[in-house]
Amino acid sequence: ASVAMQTYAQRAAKQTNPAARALLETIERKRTNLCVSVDVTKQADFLRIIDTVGPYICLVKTHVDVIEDFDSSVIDRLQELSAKHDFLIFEDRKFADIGNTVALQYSSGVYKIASWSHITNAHPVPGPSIISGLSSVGVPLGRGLLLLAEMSTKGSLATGSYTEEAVRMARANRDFVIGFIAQHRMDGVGLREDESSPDEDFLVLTPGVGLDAKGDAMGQQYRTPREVVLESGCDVIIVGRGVYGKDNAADPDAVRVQAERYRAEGWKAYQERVGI
Ligand code: 5FU
Repeated sequence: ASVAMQTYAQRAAKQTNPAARALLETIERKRTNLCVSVDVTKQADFLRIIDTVGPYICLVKTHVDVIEDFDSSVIDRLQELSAKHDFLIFEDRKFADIGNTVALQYSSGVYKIASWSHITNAHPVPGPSIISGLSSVGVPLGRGLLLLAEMSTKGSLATGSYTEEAVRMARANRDFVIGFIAQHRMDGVGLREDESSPDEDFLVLTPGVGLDAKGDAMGQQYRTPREVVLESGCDVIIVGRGVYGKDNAADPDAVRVQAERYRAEGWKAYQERVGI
């Protein structure tokens, strides 16, 4: 069966990258393909939202550089919540520089991302050297990398041959590149006429997911969990404001209700896709 028709458990068993395997196992164990993106600027709001949504997610997505009162205790608390609720951590850093620079940005500085984030991501724009730089830090730690093959925003330039080249770069670096940030499955994308379809399983994690809005005032575009998981074959739905709202201090009961709702929608679309 094509990868899109296999269960998360079947796919977990075949993964060799530790982060990819752990993510698929977590999805299966908790029966959730929901990743919540927590883009708030106060550490108290950040940690409270994560503690609230923790039971309903496989993964939390962070932009730690937006936290105004950041200090290293935020990471300690985040790791405690990851253990308490059984989810993985994805820092959405979107690296985009030369290999030497991204290796430093990934390992060092204020955030030391590689030391706590199971998964991070990079723009393919610099070419394969960005993967060499990041993998020199991430592979020894058992981390996984997603390449940004497509974006959710209006007018995105990541289309066509750019997307195809991103998939080729991933294929050449299977030890570290576990999949894509994209809007569709990427199976077989970018294969040349003389290349046969490889037996490959890239994870597709998809932002730009919302049930109540079509977009925001700054170019974001939303599709539903059903469109993303069932129609486009993506594996994980990434939801931010759809879960925690516009008010960062949102009432935990309201946040919980939305997390449960997106978890249920994402799982139902998956069950329908694989026929279980
Ligand atoms: F790569 C991408 C993309 O193509 N679209 C995105 O929206 C990343 N994102 C991130 O997902 C963005 O940086 C936000 O952190 C999150 C979406 O948040 P929202 O509140 O659900 O719109």
